[in-house]
Amino acid sequence: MTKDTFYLTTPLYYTNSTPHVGHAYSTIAADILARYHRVTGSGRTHFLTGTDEHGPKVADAAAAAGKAPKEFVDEVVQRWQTAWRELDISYDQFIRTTDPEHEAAVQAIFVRLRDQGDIVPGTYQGWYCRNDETFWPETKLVEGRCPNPECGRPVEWISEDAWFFRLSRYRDVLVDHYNAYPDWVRPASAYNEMASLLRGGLEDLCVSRASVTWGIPIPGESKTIYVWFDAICNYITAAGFPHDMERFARLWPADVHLIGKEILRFHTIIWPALLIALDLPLPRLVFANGWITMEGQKISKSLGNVVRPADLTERFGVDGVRYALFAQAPFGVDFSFSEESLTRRYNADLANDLGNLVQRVLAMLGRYRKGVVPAATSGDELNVAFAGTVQRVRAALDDLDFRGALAAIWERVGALNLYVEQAKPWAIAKDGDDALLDETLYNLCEGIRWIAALVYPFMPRTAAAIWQALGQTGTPGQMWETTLHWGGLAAGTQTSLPPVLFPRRESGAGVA
Ligand code: ME8
Repeated sequence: MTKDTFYLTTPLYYTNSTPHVGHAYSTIAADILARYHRVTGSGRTHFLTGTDEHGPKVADAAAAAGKAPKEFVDEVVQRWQTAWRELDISYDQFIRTTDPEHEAAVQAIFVRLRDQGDIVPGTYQGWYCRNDETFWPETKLVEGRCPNPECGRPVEWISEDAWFFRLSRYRDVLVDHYNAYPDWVRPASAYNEMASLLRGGLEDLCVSRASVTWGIPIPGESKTIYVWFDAICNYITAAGFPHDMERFARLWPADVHLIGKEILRFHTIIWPALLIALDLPLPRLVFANGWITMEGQKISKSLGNVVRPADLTERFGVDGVRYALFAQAPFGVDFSFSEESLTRRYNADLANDLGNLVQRVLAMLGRYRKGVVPAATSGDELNVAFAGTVQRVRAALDDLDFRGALAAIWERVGALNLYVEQAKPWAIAKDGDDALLDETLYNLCEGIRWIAALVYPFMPRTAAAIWQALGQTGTPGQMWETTLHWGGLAAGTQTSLPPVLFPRRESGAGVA
């Protein structure tokens, strides 16, 4: 078996809390990419997400809720799955780090690395932040506290017999990889930051915990495996390593790990070193999305400024949120979230531009042709323009440029609105030029069919509503190769008026 699947992943989210808009942002990005690859890819697509359920942070949250850790995570995980269902996240696999198969695989990986001398015994002494699950060198502490500006909590002194992954061994081979593949970490700012961290040298990494009981046990010992070692291995354990190597060969290496930029070091230094130690190929791309901020601060549970996805979808609909998050800023840079900007974008691009276009076109077809699609046209310039748009959308999405893809589609939406204004179907109807009216109406209907297919990865519900209104069978999530041919909308098809896709919203009802 060889790799035949586009494999993409999100971080595994901590089950000490429930999803906020920042988590939704990374997960929707993965969903857009997964849907895009399903409609354009030559092979299969596998979209993995899940939850990171071990470690002291989760154990503390369970204790605070008066529950045993497993009982607690079993409940919390449902909130993650519900949130993803409500946002139309089409994951193929949801891994929990408490899945017995994952636990056994992590133990096997640990033992293998220990047996081959990549994990060695030592003593660990250091300042540990429970919240960040990170050891900090004394020089980094800020007035004796955790230096992460989001945290700042007191650190604990820990001294214990421990196991170390010999990360320092892999510095040179990692430097070679960074030099050979300058695009393997994106955006470039993330690559530069990690490359300079590497140049500074690497220390071995403590991968066991004597004091933590809520974790995967190290076989034959009372210690547990460091939660980051456990969690990061999910990308291969979920793919079948080491228990189903046939499946693994079809998936690995991952095509994209989507992450937030605060966990770059784990994904672009520690993770590739572990993979090299396991003699496995490295992921093709690690892409760090920027942070959604509010009043200059990252939206995060620790800072207590979270916005829940449901707060937004109630007002803007699922597709309104999916659109607005990606139309606003280039992927990979921070952007600030505000209800005003979301409302403005929703009203302008969705209620006015797309929503009105679809309503107008189908209403005119209803009025002048009883909703029945006239004979297909050759499309001419429209056909050429749309074909060009498809190229641009594909190039943008292949490059994870979500905003660029939307901009290309919206140029076409704008052009169709202009076409309505200039062609004036109502005036043609008045003049009684039936042939010209047929042609104009066909072009518009076929145009919105293309738009439906193109927006599908971003807005699956909207695409489906347009698809249905156009009397199409199946879903708009079909291969673009088959659906995107001018003239695909068959003459004689009965259409209907869809419900209002994007009711206008006033600013100020306050979600943020
Ligand atoms: O770090 N803006 O889990 P986590 C954009 N369990 N993205 C954001 C964001 C924001 N304000 N806030 C969170 C963990 N994210 C570990 C990962 S992976 C093997 C283990 C997104 O629950 C972003 O993708 O803290 C970030 O990396 C992730 O949520 C952190 O989720």
